[in-house]
Amino acid sequence: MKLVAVIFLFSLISVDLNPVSANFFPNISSIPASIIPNGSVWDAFGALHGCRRGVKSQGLASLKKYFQLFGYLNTSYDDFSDDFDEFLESAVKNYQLNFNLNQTGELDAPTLKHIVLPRCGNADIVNGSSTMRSGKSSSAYSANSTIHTVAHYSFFPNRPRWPAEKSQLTYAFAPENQLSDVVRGIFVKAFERWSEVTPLTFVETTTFNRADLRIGFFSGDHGDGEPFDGVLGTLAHAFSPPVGLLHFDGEENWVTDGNFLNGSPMSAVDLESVAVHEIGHLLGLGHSSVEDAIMYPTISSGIRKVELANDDIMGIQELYGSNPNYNGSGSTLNPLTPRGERDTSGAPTHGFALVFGLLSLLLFLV
Ligand code: TQI
Ligand code: ZN
Ligand code: ZN
Repeated sequence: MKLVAVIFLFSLISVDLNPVSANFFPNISSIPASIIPNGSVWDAFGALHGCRRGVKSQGLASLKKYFQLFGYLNTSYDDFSDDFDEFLESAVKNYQLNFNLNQTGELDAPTLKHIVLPRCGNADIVNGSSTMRSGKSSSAYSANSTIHTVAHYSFFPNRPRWPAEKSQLTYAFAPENQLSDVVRGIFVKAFERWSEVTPLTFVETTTFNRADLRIGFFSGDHGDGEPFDGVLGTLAHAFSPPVGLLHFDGEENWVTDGNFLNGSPMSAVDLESVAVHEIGHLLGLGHSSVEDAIMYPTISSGIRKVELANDDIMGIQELYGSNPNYNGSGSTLNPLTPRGERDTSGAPTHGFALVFGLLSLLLFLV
């Protein structure tokens, strides 16, 4: 059954791939100014600074749409006026809770700053419950430990992971992309961050169709029902185990030397940062509410963030256990104890059926 579905997916994907030669820039100063979008759409939200319950302000209607898209306003909510009502106030509070901001219920500067960051396209709240475990204690760690830890990482529904027999995963790049050694080297580094802390190892293979993890740069509609949207918006997407597809938007301005300067153009995206995040998804991690975590669902463009935080390490080790050679801080509590062993590796996970609501926020602002 699983196999049939996976084969179906393969055929679906191999039918009409639309390969592109991706835009790679060694560094941000080499990106031509003409392709950098202006920030005016985002400025509109800045005008909402200080808004709170009871006030009326132009732009609140689009903000309500944004909050509804990400699950903070009920799907039945339909007052898209510019009035700041009690529902918007509770949406703002829940958003602040999820992102570890002060729960003021007001559109203060830190909250607005968060809202305008590029973010993941999936809802944070589904059917009334947060997918981000903000502030919740990890029962796994608190049960038999005197040290109180708070975990903010998450998994996909049913906790899919790669089976224990498969600690070596192969990866391959779409041959039509003809990626340079520099780009391949970035993936080597990104995979290393995860293999350093787990028993997993990653090896490149040239037989694309048989690799566990299949990586490619594509633009627009590329055959998996999740078209890319051009510069910014969605940067990349990955499918949970055991699907193993990792796609990057070939139209982004990917920066490959990680050498970001202050005031870098809005549209420069650090390839390694996004790769480390997406590999987390490939391995079974969902998003985290810890701002330092690689799996936190926003990243500022022009920012480089490639180091796993403790939260990422705790999350991935809960799925796979620790690397026997790793003695860093992430594994202090229960090193070598893989959790979720009884879990879903044999069961159908519907990983590829996950709906990626990858709408660009921009759609809602224009
Ligand atoms: N792509 C989304 C992301 O990787 C795609 C996505 C949404 C997704 N929900 C998912 C993928 C659940 C797997 C599982 O989050 S993105 C960021 C971040 C994106 C976003 O292009 O929006 C990064 C890609 F976190 F910064 F917003 C990389 Cl680092
Ligand atoms: Zn895709
Ligand atoms: Zn993500």
